[in-house]
Amino acid sequence: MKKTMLAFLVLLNTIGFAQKIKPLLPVPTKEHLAWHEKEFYLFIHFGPNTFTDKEWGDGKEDPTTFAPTQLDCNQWVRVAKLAGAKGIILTAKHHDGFSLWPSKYSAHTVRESKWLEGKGDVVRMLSDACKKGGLEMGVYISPWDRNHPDYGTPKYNDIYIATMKELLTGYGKFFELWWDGANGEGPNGKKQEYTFRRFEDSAFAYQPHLMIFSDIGPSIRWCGNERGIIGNTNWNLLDTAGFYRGYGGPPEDTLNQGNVNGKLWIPAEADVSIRPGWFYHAKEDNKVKSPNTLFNLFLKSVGNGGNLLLNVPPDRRGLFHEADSASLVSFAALREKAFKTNLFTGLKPVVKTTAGLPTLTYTFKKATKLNSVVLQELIEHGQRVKTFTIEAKESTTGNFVKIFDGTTIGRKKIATFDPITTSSIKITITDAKAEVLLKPSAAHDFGFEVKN
Ligand code: FUL
Repeated sequence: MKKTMLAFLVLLNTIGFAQKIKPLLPVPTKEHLAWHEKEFYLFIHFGPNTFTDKEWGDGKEDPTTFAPTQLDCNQWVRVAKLAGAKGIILTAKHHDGFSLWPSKYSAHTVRESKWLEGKGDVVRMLSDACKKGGLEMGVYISPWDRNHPDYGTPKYNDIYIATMKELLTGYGKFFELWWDGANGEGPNGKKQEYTFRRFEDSAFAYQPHLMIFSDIGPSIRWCGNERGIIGNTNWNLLDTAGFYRGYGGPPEDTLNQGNVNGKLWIPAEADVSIRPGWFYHAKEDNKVKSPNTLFNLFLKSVGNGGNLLLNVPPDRRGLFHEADSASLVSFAALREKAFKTNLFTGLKPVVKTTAGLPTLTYTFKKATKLNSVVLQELIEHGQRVKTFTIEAKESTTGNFVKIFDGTTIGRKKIATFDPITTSSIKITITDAKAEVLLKPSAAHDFGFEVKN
């Protein structure tokens, strides 16, 4: 950090300033910024696997296997909203190739099932329910297809594009397209050579504002694990040159933390299931993650500057199971309780700058108990902060003692520590790539224990 970068802006609310800010490249697009604000949305794995108790179908399942008895996408949306999720991403097609809509490019779809006498369309039902409920929707279209007869031949790439077109032009706007990295053999024993560049160009041509997820973007990256944990250090930046989707992807710790000097803005999304499996299995009804576990995952994903994509698999009725719904609703209540009161409200920090790096000191009107500080950078100008500390004033000595050692901030850092009662909190940025631009900070007393 050069001394010449003395100017920094904290609590920026003077729009006039904005013109003077020199962006630190790369910066997010406006679609990225809208996506970052979503923070938390649901994933839905549903299909023949729900009925065969499998995680990966082999594509040979009889389409009549798919037989939900009470499928109700309005219930999914209702629970998603109660959970505070901003959208739902559906496995329109998983690796078994079964399409949850009556695709004309496949003979292995809801049309060939007996559900609603072959006249049903889960994508349509969910899309209608999301529109009605005010949620956004996304689709998972597995490139790997263990059913399609043309899989493993160049023709399949055209079929995949036509399939995407059908979905991306037939159901209104989607906010996200999800590409998993799995690529195994198809029915003829051959693996497919995907023409991903064409896939990307086509998807953006059908929906220019789409965010495309895969190991390496182009819009959003995998966070390197399926446990829902994004790195404490999390750069929204990534270098993708020389890497491929699936096995040719960057090392998992790179995906988890990003690249400090990465050339592209490709933020991390944490995908994790509320149950051990992605699809519903009755034997996992007692293994649904608790509200506390979900809250901790929220801290480790959204609280580390990325987004949380939480999978909730409908059961054989076609409904979210009671255990999942109950946990989701209590998870929302924990978030509400934790973040309800901002203890910094009404306080103006004293800001000092040393060697171009700001220190913000908040002084409470009286000794105050807290266990969390939330920091945010103005990421539209680029991600800058490399390290920071949080200190609290000790009432006996009057000295500041360190309570948190942080690295990146990015879109949001929810720093948590053992509850402390103090009259003052000092936040010091100790290293940054350029002048530091912070949004107003917040402080909270969650009122319940957090496992770090
Ligand atoms: C992976 C798939 O192989 C899993 O079945 C699941 O869909 C997960 C979210 O992505 O790549």
